[in-house]
Amino acid sequence: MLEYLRDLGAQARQRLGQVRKLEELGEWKREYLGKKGAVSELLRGLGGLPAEDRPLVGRAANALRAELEAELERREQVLQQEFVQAALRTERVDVTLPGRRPAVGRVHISHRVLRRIYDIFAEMGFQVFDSPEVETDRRNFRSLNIPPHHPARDMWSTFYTTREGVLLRTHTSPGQAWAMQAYCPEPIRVILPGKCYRYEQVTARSEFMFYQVEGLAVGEGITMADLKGVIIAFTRRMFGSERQVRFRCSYFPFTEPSVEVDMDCILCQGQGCRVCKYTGWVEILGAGMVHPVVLRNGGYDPQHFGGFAFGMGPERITMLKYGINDIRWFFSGDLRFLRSL
Ligand code: 2NM
Repeated sequence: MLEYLRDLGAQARQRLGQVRKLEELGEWKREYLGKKGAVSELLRGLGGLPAEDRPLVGRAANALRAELEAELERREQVLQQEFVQAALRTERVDVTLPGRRPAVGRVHISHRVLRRIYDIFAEMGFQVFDSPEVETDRRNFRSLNIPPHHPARDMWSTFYTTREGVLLRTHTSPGQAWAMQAYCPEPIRVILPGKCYRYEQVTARSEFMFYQVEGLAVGEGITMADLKGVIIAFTRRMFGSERQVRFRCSYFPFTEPSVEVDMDCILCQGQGCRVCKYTGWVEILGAGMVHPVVLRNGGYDPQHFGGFAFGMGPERITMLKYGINDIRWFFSGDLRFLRSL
């Protein structure tokens, strides 16, 4: 019996030495030390031995159990160590490698130019005034002196909604009506930025959606000289202090007189190039003195109040500033373009 115990111990130790993985230890433990393991079987079988042999074999079996438990623990520690060492070897992190660069977004170029425009006009006392993109025919056209069937409606190809008299604004001008309603009878100095929509063929020079910034000043004693001073100051702050500015007669239904404003071409310094079509001048915005009918619609008495307004496209301003030749780049979502500015 004692011999059997010795053999069992030797076999168990040898098998333990062959266990290479922590997960396999459980199996070994079940086989030798478990409730149905070899040592337990042996202890259970003590009753069948002669009485005088029982103490001796019992002690030896318990001693074997204790030894095997101790050896299991040692083996477990060794395997644990090996596991950690192996993991340290194979899963080593090279902390000197450069980190992964996170993808950082940026503000769209139209908005960065808009912010620059806000800053320049803020210095001249103009506040930003927000207004809706979905408008009524009344505010988008009639309040601006453009009655139904007026030929000037041809200037704005319009997206109409399925609801009678409701449309996508074709310019930010209806915002002027909101501003006058909000401020009347106080004087006004606001700029109105936002998206506008036109039902048009998309080409290098026109999109169906684009931004506009309009400006409006209303007060007593405002003259065309104020308009010219503000526009010239803006142009030189935006494009350089040496810019030349010229005012050409034009027509808008909501201003009288109306002008279109050119500056000398920044690409060729007025010498003549493709951008300025060899004229030396590029158009940057439209402007005029607010029409008396528009003032009256806004609640102001044109006998006492005057005002000027202007409108420009930040995409066009950006194209001139950076020499971009196709407006479709702005909203096509091409990251090569957006990242290049
Ligand atoms: C432009 C050009 C000229 C303009 C005028 C007005 C209003 F409502 F005050 F009369 N809003 N916008 C205006 C004048 C806009 O954009 C090229």
